[in-house]
Amino acid sequence: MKQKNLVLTFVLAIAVLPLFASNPSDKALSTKAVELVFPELPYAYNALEPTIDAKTMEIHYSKHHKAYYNNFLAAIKETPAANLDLKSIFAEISKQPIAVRNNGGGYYNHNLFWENMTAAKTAPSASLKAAIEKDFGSFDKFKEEFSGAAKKQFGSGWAWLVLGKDGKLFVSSTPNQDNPLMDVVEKKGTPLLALDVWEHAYYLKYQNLRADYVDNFWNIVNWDVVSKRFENK
Ligand code: MN3
Repeated sequence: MKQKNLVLTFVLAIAVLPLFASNPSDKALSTKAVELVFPELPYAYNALEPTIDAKTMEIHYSKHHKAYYNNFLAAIKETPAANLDLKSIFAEISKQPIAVRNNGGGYYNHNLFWENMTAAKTAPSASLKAAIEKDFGSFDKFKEEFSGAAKKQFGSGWAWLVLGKDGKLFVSSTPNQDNPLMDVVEKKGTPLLALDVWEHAYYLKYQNLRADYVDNFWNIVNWDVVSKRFENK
C-alpha cells in the first residue's frame, strides 16, 4: 500500500473506531454475574436539568439503582448462575428466582438508561434514521409510538426501542424490571433505547404527570449511544 493510502486508511480508522467501540452496558452483558460492577453515572446529578432534576437523579442512581445491584449480587452469589454472564442469565430468566429477575433487570436496565441520556444535542446516525423511517413510516410516528407505550404502561415498567432478530425495529413496554433480552418477554430483541417509567424516575418533579416526563425525555436522548447500539448489531 502506498504511504498516502496507508495514512488515509489510518485516519479513516480513527474516525470510525468510536462508532464501533462498545458501550459499557454491552460489556456488562458478557461479564460473569459475580464480577459485575456498579457503573459510574456518566454525568453529574444536575446534568439533565430541567428535564430530570438533580434530587431525582441522585436518589434514583445512588439508592434505587445501587439497591438493585446489591440485591442482584446477593441473590445470585453461591448459586450456579453466579458464573454465567448476564446475557445468558436473561435468556433463561424464567428458571431463576424472582429476586434475580427483578434485581438483575433493575441493575442492567438502569445501565442502559443512564447511558442513553445526555445534555448534549445529538442526532440519530444516517443508518438508524433510515431504519426508523422504514420500520415506523416516519421519525415522528416512531416517537408517537414510543411515547404512547411509555405513557400507557400500567404501573411500573419501561418503554423500549428494540432491534428484533429479523432485523426490524419495534417499540414495546415491559412491566417491573423485565427487558427485551429476557425469555419471559413476549417481544424479544436487542434494546436500543430505554425509558424508565417507574414513579421513582419522575415523581418528585412531575408528580402524576408522567406524560410530561415522557414528552420531555426527547430533549435528552443520547442518539450517539442509541446509534452505536444499532450499528454494533
Ligand atoms: Mn428506576
